[in-house]
Amino acid sequence: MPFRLLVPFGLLCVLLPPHHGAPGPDGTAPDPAHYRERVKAMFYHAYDSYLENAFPYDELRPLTCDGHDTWGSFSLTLIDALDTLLILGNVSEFQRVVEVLQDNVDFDIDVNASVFETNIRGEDCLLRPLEESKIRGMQFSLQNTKGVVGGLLSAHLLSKKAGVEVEAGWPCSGPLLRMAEEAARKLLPAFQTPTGMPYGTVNLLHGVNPGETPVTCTAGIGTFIVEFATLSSLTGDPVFEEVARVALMRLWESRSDIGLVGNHIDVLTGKWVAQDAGIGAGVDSYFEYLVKGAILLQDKKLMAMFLEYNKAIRNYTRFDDWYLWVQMYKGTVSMPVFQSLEAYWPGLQSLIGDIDNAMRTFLNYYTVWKQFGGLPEFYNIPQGYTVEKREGYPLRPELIESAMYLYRATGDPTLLELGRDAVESIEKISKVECGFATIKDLRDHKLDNRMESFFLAETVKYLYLLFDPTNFIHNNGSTFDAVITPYGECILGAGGYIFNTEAHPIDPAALHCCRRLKEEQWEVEDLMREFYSLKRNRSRFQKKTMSSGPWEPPAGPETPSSPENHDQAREKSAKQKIPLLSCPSQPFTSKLALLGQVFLDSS
Ligand code: DMJ
Repeated sequence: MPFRLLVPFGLLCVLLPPHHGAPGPDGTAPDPAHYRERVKAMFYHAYDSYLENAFPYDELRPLTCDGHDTWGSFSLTLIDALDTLLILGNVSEFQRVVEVLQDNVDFDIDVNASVFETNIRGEDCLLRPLEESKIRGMQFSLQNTKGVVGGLLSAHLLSKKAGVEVEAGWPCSGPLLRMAEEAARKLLPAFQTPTGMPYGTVNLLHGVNPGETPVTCTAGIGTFIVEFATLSSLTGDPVFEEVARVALMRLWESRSDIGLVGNHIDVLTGKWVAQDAGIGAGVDSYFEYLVKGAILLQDKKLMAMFLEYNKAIRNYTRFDDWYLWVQMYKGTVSMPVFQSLEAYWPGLQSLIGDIDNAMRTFLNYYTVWKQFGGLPEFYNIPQGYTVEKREGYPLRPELIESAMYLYRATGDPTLLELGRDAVESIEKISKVECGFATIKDLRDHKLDNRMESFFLAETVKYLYLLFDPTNFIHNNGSTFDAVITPYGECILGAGGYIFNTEAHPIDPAALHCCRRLKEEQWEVEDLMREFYSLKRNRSRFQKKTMSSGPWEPPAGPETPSSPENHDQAREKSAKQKIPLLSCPSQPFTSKLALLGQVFLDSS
């Protein structure tokens, strides 16, 4: 179905001149060094204003220069901004904030999330039924896991790099890890449903409220595996990964005959309540976590599920490299709309190596950005214009996130141009004295009194990473840190970071630091044994040649040369539990992981 882009007459748009801002030295591409500084300045303008006017509230209100709690009163913006500080190179502030959080954040409270703000945030879950929107106070949305648990986990894993004095046992223990675990435990009661799919909200003190709506959006069910598997690996408690996997499986089993999932499901009955299938609001991070979970856990099953969905999505929802909304059972178009939240999709496609499709879709979305100087929440594709009541741009990161991934994959300067346009228009339209304000309407640039925490967690971070090719996050395995854990020596910081859906980077190698996977352990033990036997043989050989005696092959149980000997040694070492390894369960390939792609070392 081809679409014509109709650009309406009298459009109030921000069409930036081709080289608005500082060009590169050759006069063509934007200069990364210039834009790095601009992005840093943006960050500190917003961050300082949050600290000055809003902390300890969750968010800054940039028009009234004060703060408000939107998510449960645990200084969400500060938690969300923490790893951005390190990515920007501010080690001392990272250290200070870690102290502040330890002293101030408490999850053992009757959380009072405001009805109004919870409603607004509910926009991420499109088509949320009205009764679910009327969420009472004192509740904690499970969407918070992304920011709170993810932010704390990421900061925990980065804290040594940031010069924080870590406790003995790190990264398998530490104050930020304990906080993340405590927050995640508060969510577990939500998973106690007949289907294993969680409720959307839970009270931090009392668990799921009686009478809680059982209708949860798909993303609210399928966006746990990255944080929860990391938590399970670090703490040794499998419960987190288990509940996340069950929820993922139940969604998979609930797909329609044509392979699509809807938008909201009843977690008690397993019946779809909203049957719109698409890649955006209400579903988005489910697909994202299948791919990222697959990469993080090297899990072929998760990837296979995503690839099946990908086929159905292409067959039924893709038109001219746009993605529409369709009825999940019939595949008929229900909404010919592009949503700002969908702009993560090209980035996700790049993670599975589908660069050409990713670029084409990215360029479609970029035309919308150019048309308005931002992405409206909804964009009617056939009409080429905004949708009523969805004209705002709350400074979301998704298109910039895709540009960052695609630039890593292609080096195409068009992607830097999007970054340049984003810096220029965000500064021009949304910068106010006390931070950056949500754009209520991209047609007239009216502002809203809100700066969502994802602006510092995601938008600014992805912009900076787009312009900073040598950032430690982009490490390709050429450097790494060796740390001693209770389980032996372990490699961290080699790259291949997996960003959770709130842009908090998780070091995939960390998942192998705190538990021993028997098979991997044996493999490495075998290698070590072989290595030492070779070494010993070599020195014997050297001694023998020096004494000119005849060389004999080594023998004995400590030098396994046949598969049988390997097995015997394996059994023996399993019984004796000898800590032979420098890095017990670290697959070598993870040292070579780069932005989600794992390169096998063939040397
Ligand atoms: C973020 O809160 C998360 O990335 C979420 O999954 C969807 N998008 C918003 C920011 O737009």
